[in-house]
Amino acid sequence: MSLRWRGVIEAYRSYLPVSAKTPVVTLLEGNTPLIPSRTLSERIGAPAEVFLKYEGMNPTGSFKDRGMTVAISKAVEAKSVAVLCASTGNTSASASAYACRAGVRSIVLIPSGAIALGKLSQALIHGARVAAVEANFDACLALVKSLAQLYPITVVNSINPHRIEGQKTCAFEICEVLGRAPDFHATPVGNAGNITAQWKGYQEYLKEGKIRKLPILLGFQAKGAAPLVRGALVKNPHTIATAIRIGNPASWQGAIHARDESHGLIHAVTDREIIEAYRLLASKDGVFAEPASAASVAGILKLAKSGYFKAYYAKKRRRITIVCILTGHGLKDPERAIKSIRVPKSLPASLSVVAKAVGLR
Ligand code: AN7
Repeated sequence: MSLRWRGVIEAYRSYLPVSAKTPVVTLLEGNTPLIPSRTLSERIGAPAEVFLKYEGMNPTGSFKDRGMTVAISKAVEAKSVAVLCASTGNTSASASAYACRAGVRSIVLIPSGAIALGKLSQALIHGARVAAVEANFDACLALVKSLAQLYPITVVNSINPHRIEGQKTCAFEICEVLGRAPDFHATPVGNAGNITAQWKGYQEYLKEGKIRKLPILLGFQAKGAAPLVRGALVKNPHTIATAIRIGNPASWQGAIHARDESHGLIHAVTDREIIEAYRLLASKDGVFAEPASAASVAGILKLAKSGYFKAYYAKKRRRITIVCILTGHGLKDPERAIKSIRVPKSLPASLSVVAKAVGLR
C-alpha cells in the first residue's frame, strides 16, 4: 500500500462530481485521525467505545476543507475568477486558502467582532478581501446571496452542492476505519451543511454495499442558537461557540431528514456544558478542539446522563460504537482557552520561587 495520501478528490473520485477535466485544487485534506477516547467511553453508562474524528487536523484546521477542495476545483473548472462566502470563521479560512492556491480571488463576509481570532488571521494572511459586517452570520449569508445575483462570482457556502459532496467523505473515512458504520454519529450543527453531508455519505456507502447498516445521527446545537431544536428561526442567536452561532440554517431540511431517517435527534447543549466538554477533551484525552466542536461531546455526555445509551444497550446487548465529530482545532480560538483557565502570572527567575509555583517541593 502506498502511504501517499492525495486528498479527498483522488481518494473518492468515483463518488464526487469531478471528471478528468476538473483541475484538482487540494491541500491534501481528509484522512484525519479517528482517536479512541477512554475517558468518554467510561462515561457512557453502558459498554461503549467512543471515537473522536479529529477534523481539526485538516490543512486549515477544520472539516470545511473537505468541501472546499471540491467547491474550488469546480469553480476553477467553470472558469470562475472569484469566490464568495459568509462565515462564522472556518469557511472563510478554508475558502481563502484554497482560492489563493487556485489563483482566484476570495471575498468573505464575517460578522464583525464575532469570529475567533485564528480564523480571521487565516482569511487575512491568505489574501481574502474581508468585509467585517455589523450583522450576524444569517444576515451576512443573505448579503452573499444578493451579491451573487449582481456579480459573476461563485458562492462557496454550503448552499453550493459541491461543498456537501466533499464533506460526505468524512463518513466514508469513518466506515473505512471501523469496517462498518458506528451505531451513533454525533456532530455539532450550525448551518446544517455538515450533518446533511454526513448522512448523504453513509447512505451512499449503504447503497454501494460498503456498509450494511446506517448509524443513528445525533446533532447538537448551542442552546442560544438552536433553531432546529425549537422548530423556529432564532433572530438573535447567542453562544460562546461562535462557529455555530447561526439562527437560520441553510440546510434546515437536510438536517431534519438526517435526524428523522436515521431515527436520531437534534438537541441543545448549554454554553456551560460545551465548555465543560471542551476542557474535558483537552485535559483528559489530550485533544484540543474548538468550543463548537465540543458540542458533540457535550451532547453525548448529556444523553448518557439521561440513560439514553443504557436503554439502547438493553435492547442490543452488545458494545456500542459512538463517533463524535470534532469539527475544528482548538488553536482557532486561543482566547477562549485562556479565558476558561487561570493564566499563570510571571515570576522572577529564581529556582525556589519557580519550583514552589509549579508545585514541586
Ligand atoms: C468548528 O465557517 O458555518 O452545521 O461559516 O466552524 O455545517 O454549519 C462553520 C460551522 C461546526 C457547523 N463546527 O457546521 C462557517 C460555519 C465548526 C464550524 C460547524 C461549523 P454546519
